[in-house]
Amino acid sequence: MSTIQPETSLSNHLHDERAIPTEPMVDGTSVPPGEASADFLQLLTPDGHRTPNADYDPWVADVDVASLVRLYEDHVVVRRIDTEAMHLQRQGQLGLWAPLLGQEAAQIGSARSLRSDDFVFSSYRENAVAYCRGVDFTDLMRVWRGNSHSGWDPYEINMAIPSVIIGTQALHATGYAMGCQFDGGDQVAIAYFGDGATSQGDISEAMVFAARFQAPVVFFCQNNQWAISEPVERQARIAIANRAPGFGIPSIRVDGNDVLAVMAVTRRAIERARTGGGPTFIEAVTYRMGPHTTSDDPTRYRNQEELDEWSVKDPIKRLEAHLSSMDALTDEVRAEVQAKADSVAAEVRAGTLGLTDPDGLSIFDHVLSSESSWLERQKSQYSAYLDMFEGGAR
Ligand SMILES: Cc1ncc(C[n+]2csc(CCOP(=O)(O)OP(=O)(O)O)c2C)c(N)n1
Ligand SMILES: [Mg+2]
Repeated sequence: MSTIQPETSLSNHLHDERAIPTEPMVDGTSVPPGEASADFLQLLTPDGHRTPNADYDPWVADVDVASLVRLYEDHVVVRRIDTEAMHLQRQGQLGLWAPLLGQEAAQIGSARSLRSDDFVFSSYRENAVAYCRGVDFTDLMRVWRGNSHSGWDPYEINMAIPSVIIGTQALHATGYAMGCQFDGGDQVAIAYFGDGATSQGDISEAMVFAARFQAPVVFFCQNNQWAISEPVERQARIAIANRAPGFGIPSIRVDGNDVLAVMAVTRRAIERARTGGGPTFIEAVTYRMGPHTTSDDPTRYRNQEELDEWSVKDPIKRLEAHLSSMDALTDEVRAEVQAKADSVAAEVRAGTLGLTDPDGLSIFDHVLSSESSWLERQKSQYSAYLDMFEGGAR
């Protein structure tokens, strides 16, 4: 009987990975999963004060006042889009909306760290990431209005359509990253998911493969404290970032409401992946200020005190305080940013209201690459069903 020998390259990898220290901000197993004020990287305090950090300052050294104003504009615009979408849903124009309120910095700081040829795999809440990738929001609204199964051509903006099935996108990202690696390119994939998603097997499986192959992928977990009505304490007994080193993946916890800190850690993780250093797991500690979706009523499971506590850490207030401290938030800047936000929101509204219903039978298009008798049969049965409605239901 032959003995199975461990593959040499695999054991080398494992050896190497054990040698990779976990980033200094993740320390031991003592951090409670919901703890937001300790053991994470922060470069901007909630009152807008810039805290120096020798390790991470170089990663954002080029972010000057003009760049900060652009980041501020991103924040205000995506929050405005989010508000508009909530209103559109309440007015019966969208079937559902998953607000990102409170998570702007985590999404903008990370998305603005990517190259346009890097590839994004997201969940349903990454609307600010989609904005940064250049998604046409009418395309996004098409999905939430029930007009289409998917919103855009992923290859035009290098962002896959959102995954509603929790955690699957981490596998897609890892597979894509392995493909980049095999092709010899230097593109990086990033997977966005939530705290709750880390309880899914798909996330663990993705980390196993990413670590084994040292795939150029960044796992970006937004710990927004809740998975619908389940608090993060019920998902994990230790900080979520602390799970990754067990897979051989370095990880870091960052203040997810601090756009500068998010940018610093993401740039570093991207650079590591791009230069053959393998995956990184980022836990961005943030808070979902709104409901899970428009179908949810969070007052049934969380209290106002918690909301008040987090509203002090709001990412936009923080940037405003920081810009003001440098006299960079003039009335003119505010007015320009507001005007841009209002015009984007008006475009989103007009685009949404202008969407026309697709032909009911188009649901059968693209199911299979070739004709099939059973699909044709279903199509004709559905056609007969639609004909039963007066005025046509198509
Ligand atoms: C595989 C799977 N299981 C359950 C659900 C139902 N579901 C939708 S969102 C959600 C919670 C996800 O929480 P989290 O990962 O923290 O992301 P968040 O919504 O907070 O951004 C669940 C359980 C689903 N969509 N897919
Ligand atoms: Mg969550």
